[in-house]
Amino acid sequence: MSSLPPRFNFAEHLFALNRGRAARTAYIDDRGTLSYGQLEDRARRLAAALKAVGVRREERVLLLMLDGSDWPVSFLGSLYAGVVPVAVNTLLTADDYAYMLDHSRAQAVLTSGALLPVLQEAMARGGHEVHTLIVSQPSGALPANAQEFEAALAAAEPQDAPALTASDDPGFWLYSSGSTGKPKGTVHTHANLWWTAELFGKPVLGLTEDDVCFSAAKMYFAYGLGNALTFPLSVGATVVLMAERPTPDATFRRWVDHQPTVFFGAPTGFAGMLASPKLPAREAVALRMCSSAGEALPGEIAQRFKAHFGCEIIDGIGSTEMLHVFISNRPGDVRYGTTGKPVDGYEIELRGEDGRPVADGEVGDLYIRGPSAALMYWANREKSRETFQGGWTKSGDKYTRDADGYYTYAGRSDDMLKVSGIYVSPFEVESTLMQHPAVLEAAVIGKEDAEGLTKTKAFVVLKDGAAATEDELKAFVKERLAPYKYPRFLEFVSELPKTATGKIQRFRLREKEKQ
Ligand code: 3SK
Repeated sequence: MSSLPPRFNFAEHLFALNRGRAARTAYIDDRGTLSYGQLEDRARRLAAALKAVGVRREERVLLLMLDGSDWPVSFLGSLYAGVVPVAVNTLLTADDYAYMLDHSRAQAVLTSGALLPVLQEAMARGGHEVHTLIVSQPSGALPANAQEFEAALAAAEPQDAPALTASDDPGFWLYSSGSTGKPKGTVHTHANLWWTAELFGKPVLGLTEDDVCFSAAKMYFAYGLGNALTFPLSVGATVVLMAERPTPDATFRRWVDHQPTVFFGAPTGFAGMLASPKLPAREAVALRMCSSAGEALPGEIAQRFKAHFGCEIIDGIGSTEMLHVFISNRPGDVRYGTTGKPVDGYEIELRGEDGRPVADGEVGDLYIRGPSAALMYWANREKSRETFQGGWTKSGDKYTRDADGYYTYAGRSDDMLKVSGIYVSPFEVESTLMQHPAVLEAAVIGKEDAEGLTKTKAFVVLKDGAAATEDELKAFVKERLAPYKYPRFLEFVSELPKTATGKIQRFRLREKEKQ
């Protein structure tokens, strides 16, 4: 594997790679198409527009935008300028964004008109340094410090040369959530993007310029960023983007209208599609391969999908910290129910409680060593040290390896839950439930549904004489946290199992659920 020159700008790398295919379509979104030539032109204008409003190299800009072609223009334009985009989940609350603005010290925000109200609510809380908003597709009048995206691009000449970034310079951030505390600003380099394409996108997925890629995971997720930007643009492929939620109907419409050849999803999405009466016929779609990550893919779902569409689902595991997938099945070598084998270029260790590698068949904590690991969590030395240990990154997952070298998921090492591929902290849901006047205490665990997929279940103890319904408490959480975090199941109990020192024994609740 050739390594990178010391000066490396990932945006310029992609633009240079695709200059020979300027007329080819890079993106198809809800509004139309964008060619490779237009992508480069617009991104370089965006770079100039950021400079014009006073954003300087290495400063951060918050990228809070729905999936559409303005997203890659914003991301790559920022990289081109040497500005560091902080790409954030569009489903969060004003409290979450207020924290991220303050923590990242973002100087500007690139956003969608539909997200302006929640962003303004976050900014009204103070503690930020934002001086400029650039708004894509505004729906009404803009605030005084805002520019419309198209107008900002039109007013700028394309920046003539990329910022001379180093391959190890901070390129962008993604926020990663933990079981306790605030989300962690995970700092990735320009080189890390390149590594994920060279180690996974090209050799494992075998993407080519003839592919049309479509990711249900949005680009603010590390998974979606690779699927819909890094990998396809590294081979000159075409990408389908959609702003709306990836419901089965919305996904099927794109499959039929745009004929993607590679679809990237998560197990909950595949299960939902297979259960839908509108599942398209095999002949109506052009899928040659699907990828799954986010949570372990039950073998039965993959088999049913293959039986219907004749197309494999390649299950793998990645992380925000490693940027993309590091253990994966391979096309033509899929062992259903396992996550496959290490991706070449990554070393994997399963360690026991004594910190030493466990034997095959035994459960161990998953550690990864590879070149796409994040530099650190911004301004969080304690968590950085816990996760990035020398060259090794601790994933927080438990795994086993069999004698043939295939890895199988065995749960989380911490209390985090993964629901529909997104991390949910049980503590955050519990403390929100406990803000309800009728709730004395609560405990949240993961519960497998009939398909083998994890959903959240809350056990709630009400205060003496107080009353609340299941729906009321679910709605209470939904209003206060990102909507995907609310408990899908809720049971009222008279008490919670606890240790002698009063700690909730979630494992007892988990055992009870299995009976
Ligand atoms: O959740 C995963 O498995 C994943 C895969 C690729 C990139 C990022 C993540 C979190």
